Amino acid sequence: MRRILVTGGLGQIGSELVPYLRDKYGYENVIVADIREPGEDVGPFVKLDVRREEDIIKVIRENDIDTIYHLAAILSARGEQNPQLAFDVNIRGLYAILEAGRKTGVERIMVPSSIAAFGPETPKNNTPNDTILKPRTMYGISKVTGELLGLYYWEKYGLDVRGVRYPGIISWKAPPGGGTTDYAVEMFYYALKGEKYTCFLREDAVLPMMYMPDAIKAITMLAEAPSENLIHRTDFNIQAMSFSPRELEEEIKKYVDFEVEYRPDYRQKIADSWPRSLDDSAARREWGWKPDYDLQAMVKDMIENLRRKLGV
Ligand code: NAD
Ligand code: AKB
Repeated sequence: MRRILVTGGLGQIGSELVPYLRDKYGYENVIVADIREPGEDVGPFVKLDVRREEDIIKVIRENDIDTIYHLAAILSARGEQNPQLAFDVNIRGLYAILEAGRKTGVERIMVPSSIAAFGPETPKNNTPNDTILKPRTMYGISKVTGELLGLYYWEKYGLDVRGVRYPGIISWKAPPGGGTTDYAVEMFYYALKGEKYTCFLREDAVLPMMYMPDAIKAITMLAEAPSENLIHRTDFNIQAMSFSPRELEEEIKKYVDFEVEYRPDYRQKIADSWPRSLDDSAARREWGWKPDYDLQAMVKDMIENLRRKLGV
């Protein structure tokens, strides 16, 4: 049975990954760590700043941790408002996690990368897995660094670091944490509350996206994949759906009437530097990746769940 630490576990992905892991590995075997206090009872929890290697080592030893899902990060939009913080948390924090893992003999560390690892020179459509990585955001730079450091720790120390390049994740349980793709979640809330939404991206800004159940499926499938099947390790493209804000608006309008105005801000430049769709054949080949949700299925499920959650 695994003993798992989830850093940044109170965030958008952690809030849904933790219950999944607890169902699978046992409630007490999954410890949530975050720099902020939980607003409610989240089960076994430690307050932990991932920049503090000594504290991480203490938590690993006290809880007998063999697997870490390292989710603590500053996302793209917030990162461009405070690049120094993004460097500190995403690069120094990851280094502290890797060093703590190496020193304590942790077996596996899952580190999500992102479509932000790509840059303006990367081919935009059906972006290959192995291609030009020249991001221009601090967040993207931290993601490329993470992919390379993870590979280094695997090859040099046998510390089994793995990761997928997540696209924008859409979910209804916890809010997103300051990314360029957050508009897609916000649009649902405004639509269901009957309010006009002002979108910070252009109506035709197509980006790769994924529904949370597929995001959980991807990271846990990769975590359990036989090591000998993996040619890649820290940098798997995964594709589920691609759409523009206008296409999402039209799909939501099949369920509720609402109005969207498009007023792009600094986040449009970030979106312009990212791919529109990804070639995920390496993930399909090496560990059997296949998504369950397309745009239509995702919107239907989001509307149903949010209607229940918001009581509308
Ligand atoms: P989030 O912003 O929702 O959550 C991040 C969590 O990290 C927050 O709870 C925050 O309090 C915590 N945190 C911040 N600084 C910390 C520190 N110094 N020490 C400990 N905790 C700290 O992020 P998320 O969406 O859950 O993303 C998780 C991972 O997945 C990140 O690596 C992110 O880059 C990656 N990812 C997410 C998406 C997405 O659309 N959500 C897409 C691509 C990649
Ligand atoms: C962001 O927009 O920053 C994230 C991501 C794609 O990494 N959702």
